[in-house]
Amino acid sequence: QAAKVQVNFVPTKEDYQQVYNKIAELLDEAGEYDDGSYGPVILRLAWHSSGTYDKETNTGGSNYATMRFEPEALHGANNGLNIARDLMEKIKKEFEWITYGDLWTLGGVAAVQEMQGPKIPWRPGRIDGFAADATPDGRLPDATQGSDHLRKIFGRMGFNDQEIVALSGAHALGRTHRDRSGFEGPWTFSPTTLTNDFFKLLFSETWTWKKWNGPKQLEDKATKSLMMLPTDYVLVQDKSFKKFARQYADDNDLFFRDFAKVVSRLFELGVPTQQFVTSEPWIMKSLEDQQD
Ligand code: DDH
Repeated sequence: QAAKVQVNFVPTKEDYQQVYNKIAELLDEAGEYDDGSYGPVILRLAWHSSGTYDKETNTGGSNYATMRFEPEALHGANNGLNIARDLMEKIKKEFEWITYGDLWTLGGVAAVQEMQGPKIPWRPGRIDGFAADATPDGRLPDATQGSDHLRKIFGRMGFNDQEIVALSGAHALGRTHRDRSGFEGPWTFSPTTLTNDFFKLLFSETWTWKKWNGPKQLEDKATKSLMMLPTDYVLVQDKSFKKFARQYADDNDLFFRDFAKVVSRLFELGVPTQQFVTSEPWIMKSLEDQQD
């Protein structure tokens, strides 16, 4: 009887809001981990599970949550994301009815919103796939490359120059880890708050190549405590990218509007429209919105 009830359970927006709330609470249980929030690593999981999309073959994307399976779980780009997957597994235990694709992307939405970012329109409908749906290695960007590579990788997902730049503003959040990617350090002084500081710092600081035995990365001349990846620096070297980077550095509201739009699309890559339970994406409430 209990099993039957489970099968017939059709979750409502309120049920998804409860999942959101649990994730939001979990983000703050990070203690000494990194900068005190699991938000950045959980956002990165949502992005890497979506960014495998290939529009030509219509494969990859967030629909099947194939990073649960090897070898995709072991792809170099996904180093460290086991931490985020394990955190999400705790939520899954409590809300068994949610699919992994919906859970991980809702995690990305909660991470952005709880770290003071804009509302990211989101809707459920992803289904759990199989190991056979997993994508080949090499679909996610390589931080050592230049503008051609960025256009090729993000073009394959269906994104243009403006969208590439807007998406890259996510690097206001979190940090790179020596034992995960080989790189080291945060991009901004407030890695758990979403702002347009990533763009501002690209223009305001003098960036020089870090002298060390690690992969090529830049450091700010003034404090040597911040970093930029070669692919970040390209955003102020390439003329077309630079135009958008300048606009976002000058206008945080514009950055937030464009970021919300493009991240919402990113998280829906690879999901057939008819799978979504609603034609109009939802705005999930932040914990702050729900305080009386
Ligand atoms: Fe990123 N990213 N990312 N990134 N990313 C890393 C960390 C984080 C690239 C490489 C790296 C996006 C785009 C790019 C986040 C979000 C997003 C790290 C460090 C590397 C390397 C990993 C580690 O050592 O832990 C490259 C290259 C690109 C690109 O070419 C544009 C996008 C689009 C997003 C997004 O969310 C929309 C976040 C958040 C982090 C911090 C993770 C953490 O644990 O902290």
